[in-house]
Amino acid sequence: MPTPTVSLILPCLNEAATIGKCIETAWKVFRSHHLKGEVVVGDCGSTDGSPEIAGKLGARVVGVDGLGYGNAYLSAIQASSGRFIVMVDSDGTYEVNDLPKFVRALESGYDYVVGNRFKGGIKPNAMPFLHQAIGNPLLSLMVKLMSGSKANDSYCGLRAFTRDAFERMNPRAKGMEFALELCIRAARLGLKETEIPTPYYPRRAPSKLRTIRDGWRSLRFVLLFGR
Ligand SMILES: Nc1nc2c(ncn2[C@@H]2O[C@H](COP(=O)(O)OP(=O)(O)OP(=O)(O)O)[C@@H](O)[C@H]2O)c(=O)[nH]1
Ligand SMILES: [Mg+2]
Repeated sequence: MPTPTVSLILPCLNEAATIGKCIETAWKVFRSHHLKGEVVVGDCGSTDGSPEIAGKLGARVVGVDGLGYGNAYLSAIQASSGRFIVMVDSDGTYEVNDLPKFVRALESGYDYVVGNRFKGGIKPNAMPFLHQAIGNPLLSLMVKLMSGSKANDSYCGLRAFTRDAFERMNPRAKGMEFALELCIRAARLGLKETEIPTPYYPRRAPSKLRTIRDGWRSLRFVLLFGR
């Protein structure tokens, strides 16, 4: 059976320094692994030319109403059509060349596959010490305890799932907590899940993450939703 079409989805808010390389790598990977794929960018009103760069490189750019990581994914996934969906940040911090590992896991029968940066190697200066030592491990542990999720890095921005799994999960979070919501819903639905080690590189443009605001939103989300 041929591999189903892959939709690579990139959320973007002013990532002109890196989005082009992400898209070029994606096309190269699709070609070299004989995958049929599309690249869809969910753009929340970037003003640095990112959508133009993405469009020129053959990505479909979806203009998103309002801000938010989850919001960007919800709009872009809706506009995509592949049976396999792969998520990756457009800030150059993830290894787009790892995409085939995620696709192969879906092909072998998994519904939901999350990267693990702690096992894949967090490069120097890629993640602030407090996020690496406390924030991410703590949130992942809470998600695991509350939902039975197998993900040890539930904030990892490289993950994949089938369209069928996505429709069953039916996530709604508009902000960064979208990542946690997916892990919780996947576990609660009893989806067949696994994790794949993947490296994490430093970003070049300023982070969109606001530690206090996003940390608090995530904690509140897990406490309310994860019960
Ligand atoms: N469309 C859209 N994308 C966003 C928004 N906020 C963040 N993003 C994108 O979502 C991805 C994740 O945001 P980041 O700022 O990299 O957050 P992070 O990966 O948790 O933090 P870093 O480790 O500092 O990179 C990036 O590709 C951003 O461009 C938003 O409001 N709208
Ligand atoms: Mg990032």
